[in-house]
Amino acid sequence: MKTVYTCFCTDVIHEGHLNIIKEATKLGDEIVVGVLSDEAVIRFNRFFTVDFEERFRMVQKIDGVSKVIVQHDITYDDIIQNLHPDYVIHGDNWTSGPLKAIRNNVVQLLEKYGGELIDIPYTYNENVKRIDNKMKEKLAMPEYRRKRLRKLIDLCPIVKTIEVHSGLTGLIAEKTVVENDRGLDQFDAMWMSSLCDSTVKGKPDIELVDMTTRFRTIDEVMEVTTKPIIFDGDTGGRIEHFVYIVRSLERMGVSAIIIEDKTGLKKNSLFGTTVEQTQDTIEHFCEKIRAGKKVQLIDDFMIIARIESLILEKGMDDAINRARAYVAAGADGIMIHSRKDEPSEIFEFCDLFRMEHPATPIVVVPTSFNSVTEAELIAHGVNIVIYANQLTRSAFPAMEQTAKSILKYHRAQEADSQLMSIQQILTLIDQL
Ligand code: SPV
Ligand code: MG
Repeated sequence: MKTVYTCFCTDVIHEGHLNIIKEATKLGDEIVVGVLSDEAVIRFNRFFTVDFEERFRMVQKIDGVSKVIVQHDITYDDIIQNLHPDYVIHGDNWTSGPLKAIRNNVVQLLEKYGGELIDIPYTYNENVKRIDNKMKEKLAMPEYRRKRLRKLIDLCPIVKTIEVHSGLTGLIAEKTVVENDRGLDQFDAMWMSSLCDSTVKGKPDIELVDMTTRFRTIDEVMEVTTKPIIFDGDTGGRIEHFVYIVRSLERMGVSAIIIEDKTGLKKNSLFGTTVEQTQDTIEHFCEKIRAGKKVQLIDDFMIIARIESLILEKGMDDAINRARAYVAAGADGIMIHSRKDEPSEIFEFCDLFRMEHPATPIVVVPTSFNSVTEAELIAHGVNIVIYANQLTRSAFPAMEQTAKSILKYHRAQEADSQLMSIQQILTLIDQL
């Protein structure tokens, strides 16, 4: 009896999947299908719109399938070692691109005992394309996008979040994938940074860019992405205004707002004590949190309180006292910020906070203490890491260098080797 294995990562069974099963039955008698677990799906290429149990049932119903099992990882190591299939069958869409690494690994695993990989032509006709696009677009809908952040916090060791400030940076956050020793890596969520949304508009980060304009940026990003958005709400403004901001954001499908406990003219935290900055009182900031939580209509939406005590050199006790008060006021998470160039005070805060609050999400922004690794943050109980400004900071020097080169040589040829080709830019944006 020959065993054939294939793995499905889909919310909809279409003719492409049925074709794989048909081809599999030509190779063997026992057709085993793996269904990717939720944790594995989000590391693969997309989120899910259908629960794991439902995905599992869908596959069980397919004619010709002998057995359905869970595949816990996007790499096939465990499955192949335990099942020893005679054949693994897959669409040939994984012979190029980032999925190639997973395929190569499968080939090596099978070679060890004489198993064989069968790549069959990937079914990508109009109907499959339509189903695929529909699934993608569903993920962008507010009701699906909004709740994803809470799911990611549950499923990911750490939610990797990258700054966005435009459709283009949104596409980078959405589509950038790298291969690594465990398969693939990609960002999980997007940070709508006030610093970067202001900087790209040539404005200082002082709550000068008004909310309506910032909502326009969210809309721009949302039009071309599906990943959840964490909105940098600065101070949240006046309580009377903050409640309207919460309502607007949840309606748009934003997953969380982070508000910082400062008042008066807000300056960027990384100025620290070199400029005048006033921390809000615990009482007033708690009132703001409570007001936001009270008007919120959808439970999935999160209000995360950002503590500036370490930035303003008010000490660890102040930071912890504030964390305690903000959680009691209803904050769904705590962001602790620091401008030290090493992470020890962040670790200390996280360890102390975790003793009192084992499950409340912790968010950090390692801009100054950038040597810290995600593994270290996980070890100290951090749930969300935000890379808050690196895209903007990489784009500016690149653009400036090009501008200088054109000025220097009185033509564009010298700059060209550093540039994306015209062909690439013309085809960068998918057509509907
Ligand atoms: C932002 O990205 O706008 C932030 C993080 O608020 S920081 O700039 O470090 O204050
Ligand atoms: Mg900010």
